[in-house]
Amino acid sequence: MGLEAAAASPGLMETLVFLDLEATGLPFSQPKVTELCLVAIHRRALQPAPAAGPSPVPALPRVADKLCLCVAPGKACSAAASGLTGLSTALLTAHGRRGFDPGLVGLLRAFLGRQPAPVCLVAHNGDRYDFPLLRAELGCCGLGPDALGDVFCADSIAAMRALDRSGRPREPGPRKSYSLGNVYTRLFGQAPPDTHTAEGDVLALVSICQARPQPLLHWLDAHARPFSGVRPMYEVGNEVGAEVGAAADRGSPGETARKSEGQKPRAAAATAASGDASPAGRRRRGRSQAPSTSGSIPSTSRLNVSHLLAMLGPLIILTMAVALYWVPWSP
Ligand code: DCM
Ligand code: MG
Repeated sequence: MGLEAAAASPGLMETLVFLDLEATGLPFSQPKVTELCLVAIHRRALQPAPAAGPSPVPALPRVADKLCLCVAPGKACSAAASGLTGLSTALLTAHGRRGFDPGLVGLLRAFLGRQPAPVCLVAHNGDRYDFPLLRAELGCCGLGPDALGDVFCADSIAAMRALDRSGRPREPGPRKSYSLGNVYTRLFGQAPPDTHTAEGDVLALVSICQARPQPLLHWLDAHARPFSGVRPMYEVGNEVGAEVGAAADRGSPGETARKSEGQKPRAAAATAASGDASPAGRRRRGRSQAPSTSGSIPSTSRLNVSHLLAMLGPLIILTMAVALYWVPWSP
């Protein structure tokens, strides 16, 4: 542990709340949550636990609080997300699921408030996905950074990488994958039983964290940061493609392609492509493109006007040259 980390350390995390969110897509699509699961475990319970029977996978601590909910997202699920999670907007709506609303935030607060503090949310890839998305959803409810109270958060991918590296030279060869499934398979010699459901992913995460409890707790104590400091994945009012209802489910070819290429999604690019008309969207575009005075000229018309100007330019210059030539000779 570096001196800097030690100085900033918030102290021992009493409760670890393992968290996973399923949603309508990747960050560039400004996703909405479709399912969430939180499993709260006291740090004392994260001890080397005997494997369950012949399985190499440790048993889930007997004392664990769980909160799992399906959520109507209020916008289309990408085909890729639906394929992975088995959830669609139509299915969630047909089953009468409610949206991510202040009532749900109240449940989260109550759940977290029951746990001995300090509480640390732990999510795999949490820094890039679950934490910013949770902050965005809280923002959509009109709530600020402290909506969940004084909780901390830490990304288990960063933890796993750090634990692998500590005291060991970097292994030669291709970079190791730290996806949940790959870490689980490396540790236990088998794939997680249930992936891309919020509960399945959380239980797999608890298992991999049980494999090296002491170094993990040590790392979390040193690196947990306030959840209130997490930047939302997107701001309220800038959601891309908000469509409520069962008919909204559809595939996004761009999203599927990016997924298979393993590219990092970029929210701003998607916002520009969607023709975001919100004030923030206009501010972003304004850096590279002058705003339209009427505000309603479609981009194709703007293109035609500029083509026309490009053609007229040389004509005007030619006219001026001819006029200048003739003026001295005119009576
Ligand atoms: N997701 C996606 N495409 C992928 C991977 C994930 O759209 N290739 C979205 C949908 C999932 C969410 O991310 O619900 C969370 O991923 P995970 O199931 O890995 O927690
Ligand atoms: Mg998941």
